Amino acid sequence: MRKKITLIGAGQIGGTLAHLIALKELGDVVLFDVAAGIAKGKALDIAQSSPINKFNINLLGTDNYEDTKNSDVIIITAGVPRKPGMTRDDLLGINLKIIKQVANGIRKTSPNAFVICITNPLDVIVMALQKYSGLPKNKVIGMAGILDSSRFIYFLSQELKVPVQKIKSFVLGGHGDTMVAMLESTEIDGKKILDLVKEGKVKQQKLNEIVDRTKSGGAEIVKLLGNGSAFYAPAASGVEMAESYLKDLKKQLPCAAYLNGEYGTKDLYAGVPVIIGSSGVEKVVEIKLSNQEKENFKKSIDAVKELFNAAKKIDPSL
Ligand code: TXD
Repeated sequence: MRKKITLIGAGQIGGTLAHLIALKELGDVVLFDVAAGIAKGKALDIAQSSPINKFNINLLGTDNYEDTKNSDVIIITAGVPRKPGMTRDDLLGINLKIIKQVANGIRKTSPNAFVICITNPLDVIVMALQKYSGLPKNKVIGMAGILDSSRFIYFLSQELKVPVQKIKSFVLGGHGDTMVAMLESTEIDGKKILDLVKEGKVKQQKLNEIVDRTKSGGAEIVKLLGNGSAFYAPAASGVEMAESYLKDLKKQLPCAAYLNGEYGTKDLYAGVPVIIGSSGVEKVVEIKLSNQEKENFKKSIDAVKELFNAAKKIDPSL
């Protein structure tokens, strides 16, 4: 029996998610959007490529939650993206309303789904989604860290002229300007990057520039596109999480997960390394942080808390 994957939001990321899932044959796809025509048109277009790419899954476009019932995985991109000059936080008001609608739509129809939230501002929206939907905290997760880590690794590979496969690193904390690139645990071909700095093989200043470029990675693409935000790398990141769940791969991935005391944080979602398997978020992995990393991580947590307080001002029921 093929798995059922529902994509709430059939826009730039939603359509790309559907295409990637089809090519990987991860399961049948239901593309849901309030703009039903977009959902139906993209589902039909991707389906028409199946004889070429030889995938065998069903694709359905709809604006009816009944068509999404009993989904195994739900990936949510419903919401508005940034325009040039906007911050992710500027999207809070409108996307909070949208995520409440989505939570009401999925709560009854897919109570056992693994729900991956992508909509920005990510850390607060995924927290609101879990509270509005009442779904288990280990089955509601946010996608951001994989994207931020991928951008960081790509920039490092370009600078050091090393294949991306040879670079190990990740980014933690909130999905915003306070995200924490974990330089201390970054390895280039098995060697600590800070040792390469000591050996004069790479300049600290250059690393700092790469960390900054990663923090504004989203804004850089928003500015270049002029209309909309990144969608290929975000979609690839969402599929990485869905696949680890569907195939019980138990990958350790940086995601926005519910913290219940880990990293000294309680009752908050933030980007941390987690193990994703068939039970959802199976473990929050507590890695050793240097003093500087601890300080930066705390700043990031504080920024998420501040934005969540802003969300509670908009909707006191949170
Ligand atoms: O790393 C990350 N998490 C971010 C997330 C990376 C990139 C983009 N990020 C955010 O994802 C972005 O700021 C947006 O909040 C979402 C979706 O971005 P996308 O580029 O896919 O936006 P689109 O193309 O505007 O698609 C959004 C779709 C659009 O088709 C709307 O009609 C639909 O959402 N929409 C809804 N669907 C269902 N239900 C409701 N209520 C609804 N409202 C709008």
